[in-house]
Amino acid sequence: MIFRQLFDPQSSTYTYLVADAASRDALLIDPVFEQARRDAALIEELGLKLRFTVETHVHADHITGAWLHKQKLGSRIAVSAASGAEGADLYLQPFEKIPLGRRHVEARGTPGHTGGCMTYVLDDRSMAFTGDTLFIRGCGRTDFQQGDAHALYRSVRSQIFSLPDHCLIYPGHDYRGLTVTSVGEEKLYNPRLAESIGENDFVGYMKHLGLPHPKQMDIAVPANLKCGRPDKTTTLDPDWAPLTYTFGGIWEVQPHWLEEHLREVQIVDVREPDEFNGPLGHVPGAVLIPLGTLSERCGAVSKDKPVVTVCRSGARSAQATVLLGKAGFDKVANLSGGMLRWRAQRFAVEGGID
Ligand SMILES: N[C@@H](CCC(=O)N[C@@H](CS)C(=O)NCC(=O)O)C(=O)O
Ligand SMILES: [Fe+2]
Repeated sequence: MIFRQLFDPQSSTYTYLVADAASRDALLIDPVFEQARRDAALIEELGLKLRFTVETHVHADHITGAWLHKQKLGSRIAVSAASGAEGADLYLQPFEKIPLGRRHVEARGTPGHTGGCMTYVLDDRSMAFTGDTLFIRGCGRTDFQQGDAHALYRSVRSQIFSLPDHCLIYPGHDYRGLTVTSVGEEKLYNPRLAESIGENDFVGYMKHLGLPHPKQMDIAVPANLKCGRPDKTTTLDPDWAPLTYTFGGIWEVQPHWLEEHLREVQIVDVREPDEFNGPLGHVPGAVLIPLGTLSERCGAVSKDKPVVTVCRSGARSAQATVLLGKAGFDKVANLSGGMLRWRAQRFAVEGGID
């Protein structure tokens, strides 16, 4: 299996990428709208095919990236039939299996945090994705979206604590930075739901949580009931060049594109002067602004023309794109592979030696 735990710091949401290494088929559990680009880059870089996005429930605190991934990667949207969401491709019933190459993930109905919550269990019962039904030493609130503390208690007992003690639990959120727990651990130490705690004690605990509603609730719930499809569809990706977005968060342009469009962009070389004038040479028309001086000298770069940053290998120039982005430049990309790749592909240089 290939497995990655991804985090959205805005809503403290975990997104899980689970893939079958043999077939490269992948699922993304609880993707976040604002992180769709990052997640798509990772999926691409790992050479995976996103078959499904899978929701643990209709979220109240963030918008799902399900619809965006469907547009970008052709994935199908899976939600619980009890969620009430429209626009999905697969409406899951309890115990339904979601295929993952030769493996699968089983959906279990775990209502309580919301009426349509589901927990997803890997076929060998080594991992369970519990959404907001069970957190690390906690659980999701039960005071909105058909929340029901009695139902949550019973869901945890019958559908999660019935898994093997060694089964790892991956929650939908953690607000303290913890990442994973296990069934055995939660049965012993969950302060609300440990095996020693009775149903009425739990219900009493949940009645008095007194939490304010999530800040995004009025926007998130209606959007998630449409699987994250925006009312107005706008293009989120830059269109001035066929850019690629890396998992590291950098927009990149390939050397062959730059070679054909040299006059349409400003090329900012962020190496030191001795490198700029050294044996590798520089891209024709490039302006030298060493990375260390870029913050104070970025006034010399026009905001009206796209900027391509260049260095030796593409590392310093990647940092330069971030710096320029912060300075208000919105059309910036890094030359992928820097001067080394530019030279390896035999594109023209000014200066330098063969
Ligand atoms: N402050 C957060 C609150 C998020 C929240 O209420 N999260 C729900 C899950 S969607 C929950 O169950 N939280 C439990 C808790 O905070 O103890 C926000 O505004 O988004
Ligand atoms: Fe939630």
